[in-house]
Amino acid sequence: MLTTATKPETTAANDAEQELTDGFHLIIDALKLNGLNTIYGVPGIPITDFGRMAQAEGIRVLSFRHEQNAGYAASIAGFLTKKPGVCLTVSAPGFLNGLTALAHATTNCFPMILISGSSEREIVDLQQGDYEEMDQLAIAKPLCKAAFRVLHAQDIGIGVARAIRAAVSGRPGGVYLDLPAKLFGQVMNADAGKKSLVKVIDAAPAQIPAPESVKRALDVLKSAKKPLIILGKGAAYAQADDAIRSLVEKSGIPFLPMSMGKGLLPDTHPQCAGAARSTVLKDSDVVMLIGARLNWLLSHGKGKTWGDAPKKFIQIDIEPKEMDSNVEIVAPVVGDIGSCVSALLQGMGGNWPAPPPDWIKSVQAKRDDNIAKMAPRLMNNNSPMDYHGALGVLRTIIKERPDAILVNEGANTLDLARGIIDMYQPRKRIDVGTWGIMGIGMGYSIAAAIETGKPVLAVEGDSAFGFSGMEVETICRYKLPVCVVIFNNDGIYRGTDVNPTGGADVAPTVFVKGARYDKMMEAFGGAGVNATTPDELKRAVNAAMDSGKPTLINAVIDPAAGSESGRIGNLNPQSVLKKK
Ligand SMILES: Cc1ncc(C[n+]2csc(CCOP(=O)(O)OP(=O)(O)O)c2C)c(N)n1
Ligand SMILES: [Mg+2]
Repeated sequence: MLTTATKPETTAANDAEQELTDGFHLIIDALKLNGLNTIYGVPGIPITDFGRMAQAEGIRVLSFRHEQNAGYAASIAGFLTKKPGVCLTVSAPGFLNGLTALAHATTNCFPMILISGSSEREIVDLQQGDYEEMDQLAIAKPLCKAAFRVLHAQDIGIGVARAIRAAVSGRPGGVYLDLPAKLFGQVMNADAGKKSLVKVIDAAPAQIPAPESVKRALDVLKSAKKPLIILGKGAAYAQADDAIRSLVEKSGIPFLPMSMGKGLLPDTHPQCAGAARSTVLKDSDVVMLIGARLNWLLSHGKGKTWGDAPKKFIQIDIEPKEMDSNVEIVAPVVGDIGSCVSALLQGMGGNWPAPPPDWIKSVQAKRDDNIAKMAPRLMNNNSPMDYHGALGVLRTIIKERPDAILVNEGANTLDLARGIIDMYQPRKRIDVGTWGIMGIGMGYSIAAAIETGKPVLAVEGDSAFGFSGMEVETICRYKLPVCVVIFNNDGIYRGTDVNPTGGADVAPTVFVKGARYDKMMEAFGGAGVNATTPDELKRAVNAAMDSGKPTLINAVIDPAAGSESGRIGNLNPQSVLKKK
């Protein structure tokens, strides 16, 4: 029987309260029972007291300056831990601010739960203009994997359990959990409350692939003359690192890591074809995709990128609908990555034939050639710096500190860093993901530091940084070992565009020239450094990584060094009139 919570005033009422619980506590207990011990959010009506109580009960409650950044933090916490990251927001505007991150989590297959307080159902549904009125559940639905609302305290346990299971089982994704203000204060008997909680057993059950699908895949792989393995971020998420490494090494097949799949095997591994990407995509005859989708990042598996020769695809993915999404998949293997890779390994037996040596040699030659061509550019000590000079330094630093987490966003800053900075361990590179989204930088950095305890190096375009820059205060407040390096080229792609009218406004891609982002960090007690040469940059990053002190380095980059949209300028629509 539910009642509205009232403050007991007499001793007798106090005794009675001992046996009562309420919505606030049931939500906290449900999260803790399921090992969800960290919340990323922004306080306000109706969840301020909930945050306070959660902290009092031992949950780590991290307050951000904007919900979108808290949401990105929760999403990457999900990727790094295989448990749903939790983001907590207020109604309507806070909810909407968190929604981009929820959609991002869903698109990238990161498990996340956006918990949002909401206004009174009765008023919202009659559209009578409540404080922060919005039908949040309806708005969240198309942007996430599942959306639930809890109206009664006795359903909190089930609601949280459903949210967890929906987020992590099958293909992971974002889940929305709507908690109306009234729910928090609802009171129920403490014993009954305890019994209503649900500890989710085996939240992401193994999904074993069909034996015939495994055999079919191995038959196709064995027939290949020029095989290739592509490792996506799904492979990194699976935490089946040893099995994946064994599969790749036992097969002897060249592998190509997608951006967040880098480090599953070191980029310096003899089989890594990262530096021969265009060659292997074009020339391969059989391609095995492990947790990688044939979306735009792989040119949909067709067209110029993939060459003219016929291509056969083997795809390992937990989502059956992924198969044949862009091109025919001749050997679909549906299941969780760990189970699929183990089954393939077992099926390969003890004497799996190595791929034809001609293929291996030609891939290695191309790779070595490209690496040799790049090497001198990475060693230049120009001032102002170009991307290669600055990234050459960061490349060495990650080589020396392979357990640091690299966060990366921007256009040139992203595309060039991805190619230049080798990764050595799984799940150490986190970036803009499927959408190429700007704004993940500080949220990711904070969650990476919190969830892993490792030092974080955030390599940020000056534009990219701007989307989440205020969170440097959050980094300083929680004293996190985050070193932010801003590639400051005075703008988006380049700082050299001019306004064709000659008017006073600068061009749309240009920012304040010579801005000193390092001063922002100093405002909150962190360390700020202005670096104008690769040597200065190297010293500053090493000092930051050694001290673990929040640091922001303004790395001055030649405004003319970048190219339009980094490496994806071809995606810009063209005006015929421009060519006149
Ligand atoms: C949310 C979002 N808004 C806008 C964009 C478009 N966009 C792509 S890259 C970029 C910024 C590139 O500039 P910068 O971060 O300074 O990198 P640079 O190329 O200058 O090194 C923008 C705004 C985006 N990808 N995501
Ligand atoms: Mg820039």
